[in-house]
Amino acid sequence: MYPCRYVTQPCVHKLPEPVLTAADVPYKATFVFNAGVIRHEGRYVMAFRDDHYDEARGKVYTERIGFAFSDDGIAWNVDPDLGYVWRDDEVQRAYDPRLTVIDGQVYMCFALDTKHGVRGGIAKVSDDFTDFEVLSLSVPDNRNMVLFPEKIGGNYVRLERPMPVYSRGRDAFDLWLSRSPDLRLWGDSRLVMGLEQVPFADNKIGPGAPPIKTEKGWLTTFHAVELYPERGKNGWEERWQKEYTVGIALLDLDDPSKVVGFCREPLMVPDMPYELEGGFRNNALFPCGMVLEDSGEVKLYYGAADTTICLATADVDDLLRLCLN
Ligand code: BMA
Repeated sequence: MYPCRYVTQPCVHKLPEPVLTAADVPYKATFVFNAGVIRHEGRYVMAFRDDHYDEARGKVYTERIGFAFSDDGIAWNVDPDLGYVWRDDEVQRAYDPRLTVIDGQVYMCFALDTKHGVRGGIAKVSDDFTDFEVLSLSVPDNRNMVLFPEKIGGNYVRLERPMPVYSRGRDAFDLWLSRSPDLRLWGDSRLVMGLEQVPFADNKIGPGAPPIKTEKGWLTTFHAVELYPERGKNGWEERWQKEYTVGIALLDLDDPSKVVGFCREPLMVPDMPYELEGGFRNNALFPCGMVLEDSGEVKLYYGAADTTICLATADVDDLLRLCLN
């Protein structure tokens, strides 16, 4: 076991157990994780990644993006008949969904592994979650698209994480933003945060859950990755040397490419037993869903150890304070 060298902020309360595991799924699943969550039409909706371990090949692959529903955001029912799968001659898998509602319409962002690179996709989703109209796919390599829940300055806006490998001599990936008049054509791209600005990341940072609007700005999570080359086996694979913690930042309301402030330490780190051992990739927290309740409670949904889906809560004012300190 590799305890994290940081601690979770005291204002964050993790539920004692994951809210969804493979055992809760009414179809074959080995790991369920990295879930986008929205509150929509009186219920909570979750889109999650469903991975399978293929014993014959000794390999893990993504089977589908599954869907679950809940009345309280805590107890979930997976719909056995719903699922988004994209696998063909060019595309290997769609994964890591994020959900956003804009003007009553549901959108799903996802990563797409293809024979010609990793692409970030955006799809318009029907209210019964059976129909997905793909509106845009980025050029490779890019992923972790998340949409803001409203137009800003007349444009749709997304956060994203391209993966430049040619120019920097090593993996060093940052947080970017692009705008679009119609969710199809994306441009006016800006760097939001460089890896070097984040004291608790040395490998990559990337968008987490779609941002939530507050009076002080757009509150948004991001994942922050450090490399620990001395680590060996830390999960199902022979080696797993990365650690994923969760950061929190506040972006300008009118121009979210500007960072108003961010917490210099992680918001959440792997510290629960099921985050540190027994998972596919231990020490990995991956936030994809954030819901602001009328009470001011923020629900933070995150994948733990690439194995389960967990929920933590915090008060929105405490999160803002962390960003503005
Ligand atoms: C990232 C993505 C996530 C995954 C994480 C940890 O690069 O692939 O889907 O949760 O690694 O393995």
